[in-house]
Amino acid sequence: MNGAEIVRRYEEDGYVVVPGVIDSELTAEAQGHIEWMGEKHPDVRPEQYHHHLIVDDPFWIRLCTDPRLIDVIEPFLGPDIALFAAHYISKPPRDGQPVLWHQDGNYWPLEPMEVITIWLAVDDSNPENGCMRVVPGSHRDQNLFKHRASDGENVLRSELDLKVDESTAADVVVPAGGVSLHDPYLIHGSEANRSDRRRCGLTLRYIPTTTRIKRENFPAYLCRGRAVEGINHYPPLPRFRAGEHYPFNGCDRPPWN
Ligand SMILES: O=C(O)CCC(=O)C(=O)O
Repeated sequence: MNGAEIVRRYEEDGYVVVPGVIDSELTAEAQGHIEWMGEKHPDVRPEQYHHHLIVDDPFWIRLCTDPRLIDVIEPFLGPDIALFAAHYISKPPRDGQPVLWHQDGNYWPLEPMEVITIWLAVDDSNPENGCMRVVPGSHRDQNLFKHRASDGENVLRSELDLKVDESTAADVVVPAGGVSLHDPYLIHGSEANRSDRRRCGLTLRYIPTTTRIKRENFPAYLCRGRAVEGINHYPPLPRFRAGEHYPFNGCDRPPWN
């Protein structure tokens, strides 16, 4: 699929799948990173490996700033691109938690709501192991609906306060190393993982550097082009320290991309 087709499908449906974006070596490193995170944070559920846990992690920065990922979103965001947030949602075999129906824009302090998500498949993701599900076209009116708290076993602990007609939903099947993109207004979620295989995705939120994160000193990363003075906070790149960080190909030769 060429860039124009990716944009056309995304605009029409609110999401699009692009297979084969990163190579198998980097995908294997990301899989190893998840194992390593599990050893480093044994008390954190692997669906909750959030921005704050990985923000100083050189491998994570190397992955999020990979030019093959940024090339996919440049036609949407233009040449000046920053990473606003990222979160590994790794659903372990048999008891991986669901993500209830929601719209991302409901959660984000962004002005304007100009942002795009890349969901990178660290593992093969399909209906058996709890792939993402979306309501195609639900982004079109750019309405953010009310959400409510939802206790219990689910990743976000909240959900859309609206009945979703599940017969209109589509499964987003993505092979490891591929990505799906989705719009901040799109209604989406995912089922529990009841299979014997892990389902890990890295969800990456990218903004043009003109979008303001309305949270003081929230760490953003410049991925391509230029920052805008006075908008957003860009801390220096973390340094790789053996023993403290996950080792990866080229870790001692920053910048990694
Ligand atoms: O990984 C999932 O199952 C859900 C991801 C999601 O809701 C998102 O990336 O916005």
